[in-house]
Amino acid sequence: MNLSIYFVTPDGVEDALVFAALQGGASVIQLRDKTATDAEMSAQARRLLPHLHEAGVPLIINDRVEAALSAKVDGLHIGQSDGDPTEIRKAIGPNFKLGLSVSTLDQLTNAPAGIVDYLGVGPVRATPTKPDHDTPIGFDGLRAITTATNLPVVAIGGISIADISEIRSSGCAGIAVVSAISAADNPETATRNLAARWTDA
Ligand code: TZP
Ligand code: MG
Repeated sequence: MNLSIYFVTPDGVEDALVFAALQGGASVIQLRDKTATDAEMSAQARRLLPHLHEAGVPLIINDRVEAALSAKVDGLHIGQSDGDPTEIRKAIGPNFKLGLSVSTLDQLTNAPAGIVDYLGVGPVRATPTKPDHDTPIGFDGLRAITTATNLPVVAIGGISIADISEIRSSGCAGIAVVSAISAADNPETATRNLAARWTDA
């Protein structure tokens, strides 16, 4: 899975924003919506899926196992309080991608081996996008976790285009962003610029 430009959607995302990110070269889309029902999320996922697959881009759903299974998306992303990764792996089966959020080395140590496919590590910086986020870990924290794992890592939390070369050099497989794309004047161009910078870094 190409994790380089991993777009995490804001609450209430419209399909058009996902298509803009896709056009701009996002390599993964994660539907994350704390306000939508499972039924709404799986309906949106079903609408988006053929377009994403045509572009070869996987669709991941945040948190909602049932919605992810019913829409037959490509994967699920879970946080530390979303349940036991081993049990969730049993529920989703071997072919779904499974991502886990990790903010500390302890959480990394406690992550069961051979269960998850990648880690979301952060928040690197404080961000208004996730009001209940954990203590920011900074680039030192990011590097410590990335160095300690063989799993691919995407950095998340307050990431902008200016951070890409530092994030790449810390061994990450990609950046996960909400507002760097969703709050841009032109989300498609913003995504294209992120992708170009990643390639150049
Ligand atoms: N998890 C940790 S920080 C975050 C999530 C979902 C939000 C990232 O949003 P932004 O706008 O890219 O800082
Ligand atoms: Mg969660």
